[in-house]
Amino acid sequence: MEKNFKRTTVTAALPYANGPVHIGHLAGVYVPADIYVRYLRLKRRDVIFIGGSDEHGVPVTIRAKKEGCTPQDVVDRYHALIKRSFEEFGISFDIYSRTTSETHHKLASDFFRKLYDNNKFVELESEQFYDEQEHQFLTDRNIMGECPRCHAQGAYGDQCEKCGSTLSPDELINPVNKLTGNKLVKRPTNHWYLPLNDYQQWLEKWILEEHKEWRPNVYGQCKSWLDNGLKPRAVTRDLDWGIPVPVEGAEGKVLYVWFDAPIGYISNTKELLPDSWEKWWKDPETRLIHFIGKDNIVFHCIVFPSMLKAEGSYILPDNVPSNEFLNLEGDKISTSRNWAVWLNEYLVDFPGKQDVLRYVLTANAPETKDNDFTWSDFQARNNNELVAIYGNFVNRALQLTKKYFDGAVPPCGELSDYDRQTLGEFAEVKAKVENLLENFCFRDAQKEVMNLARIGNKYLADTEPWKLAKTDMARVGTILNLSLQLVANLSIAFEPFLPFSSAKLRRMLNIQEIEWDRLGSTDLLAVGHQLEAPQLLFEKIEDSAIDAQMQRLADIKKANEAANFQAAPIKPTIAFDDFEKLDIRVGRVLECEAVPKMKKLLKFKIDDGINGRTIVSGIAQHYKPEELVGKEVLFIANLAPRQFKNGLVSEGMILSAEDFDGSLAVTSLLREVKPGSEVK
Ligand code: B3M
Ligand code: ZN
Repeated sequence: MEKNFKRTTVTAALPYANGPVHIGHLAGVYVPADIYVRYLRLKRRDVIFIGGSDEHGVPVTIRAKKEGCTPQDVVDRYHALIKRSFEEFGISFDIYSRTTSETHHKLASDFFRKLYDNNKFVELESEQFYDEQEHQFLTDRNIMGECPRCHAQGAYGDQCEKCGSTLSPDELINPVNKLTGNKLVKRPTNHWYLPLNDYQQWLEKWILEEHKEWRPNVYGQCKSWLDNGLKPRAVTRDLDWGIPVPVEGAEGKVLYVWFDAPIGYISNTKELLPDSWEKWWKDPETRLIHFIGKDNIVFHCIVFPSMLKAEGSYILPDNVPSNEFLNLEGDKISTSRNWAVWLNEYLVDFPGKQDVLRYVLTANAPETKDNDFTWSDFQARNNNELVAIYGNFVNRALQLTKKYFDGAVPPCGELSDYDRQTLGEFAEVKAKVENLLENFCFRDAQKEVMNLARIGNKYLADTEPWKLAKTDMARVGTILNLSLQLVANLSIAFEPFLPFSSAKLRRMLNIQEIEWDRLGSTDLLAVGHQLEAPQLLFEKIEDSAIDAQMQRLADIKKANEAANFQAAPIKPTIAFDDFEKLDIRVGRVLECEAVPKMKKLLKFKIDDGINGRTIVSGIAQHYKPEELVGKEVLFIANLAPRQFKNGLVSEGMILSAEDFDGSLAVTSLLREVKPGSEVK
């Protein structure tokens, strides 16, 4: 719960600028961080929200080599794309900068130098893989070879993507430079290490005793790292892309990307507030919160805090809300397999529907375990919740006010018991939502807010003001006044979650300022206040839009399978005589029909140039009978006849090829040939 903090610094993990961002990023880090910050702002708390691109590291250099451009070109392109995606989805950073900025290079460099000068590092020599032709040490990701576990080719120095094993480059069989294919040798090199083992005891106390409130996934991962015992960790690399190590004689070395990236949070704050940044990072009355994904836990909970502790003048994170992963239609999201919903593409297919995605991602947020995004759930949540509950309530309240009161807020008369009960239920929710938000339970918080809309929707359905309009206009006024107050409340309560819809709703309600603490009040709209013309807050999503997305994913799956296809090993050699024993002929299909009760079979009448014959073939799942009539096919003419259970006899076998996905293609000839011709 809230301690006595004066202000809050909120950071969201800096995404690598080597590709666009997808729904996994949004669900895991940026939407929850944005909800939290918007909530604090509505509470009139002092908060800054810091983001930016992580532009160093090996993946950027790999991408640049592949595309034949410079690393700077790569990060320029993706930084701009990512920044725009975040803006489009309403991720309300106070600054979104980048780690190639001058401010950052200087701050990260000074940070390293201070630790160096104060003897906080140990310098160690180790043997690393070296490419003698390229005059270059290679990082784990740039080394490729045979996997020692599953023996797949193309395993990386840190991981085999085929069997998922975590590897070290030393374990690879025949390691080579991934980009050039050159063989590698071992060479000694010097690096600076942060001796994490020196911080072990301090970390144990700070995390395991003083931060028991951290999410179980975060606390558990920290505990397991600590239980295994921490070791010194290299904070420099032999690489030509990054921040040069500010030490004489360290030419060709840069800061490890995980050393400089978290310092980026500080640099970006400094860029935003050149004169007052320090109070956001050094004043113990500032609360620091890092929003991250689960693969970043060790860096934010163990490595970065140790760096801050070593430096000595900074505060430490008070909480590190980390999410698990979001899957897509049951499969792990993967950039290399293009298995993702990219934010820029989503907006092309669903223009203006940022809030729908925000809503669905929060409703399914992987807060406690990995979760799945499916398009059918996306459609159902939009149609059954946003449209049918929230949108419907708002629309009815506004339309009825327009119809009966020319769009002016009617006076509220005496309240019935049911009115009071409804208001009571409504008021209770505020404390619940606050408590959930303060504890980073965004999914449950949004559920509670949707319950508010449900209460309103039910209130209108139960009181049926449209039936009272002929007899009791005063009562209709009361019902609509209360309904409109509830609608105005929803524009506040939904603001952190669905900022675009809240803004639209405020325009319809003709109100500007909102404040969290007014939530629960019944005087948000004054009697006589004029509303704007109502519009629909959400629209139904049709099946066709969902089908198109599913088709896109099916196409990607197919393309991936084709890319992964490996031809089967060749069978043992046979003698020419053996081949000659086979009598392969050309046949023309005269008739072709399905076989009753045998789903896989098609029955063919074949013109074989002699007496004709019947062949039964298991290709019914790949061809419709009419597709094959009149076609010439190849068949084995001297195969022993085979009898099926239902008495059918097949006199031969039609040849077809099996594609990567198991589908069959019947063989055919490049020109017409007389039936009965031999194939040699
Ligand atoms: N760029 C890793 C990631 O995008 C890394 C985060 C840095 S946060 C300081 O998952
Ligand atoms: Zn493997």
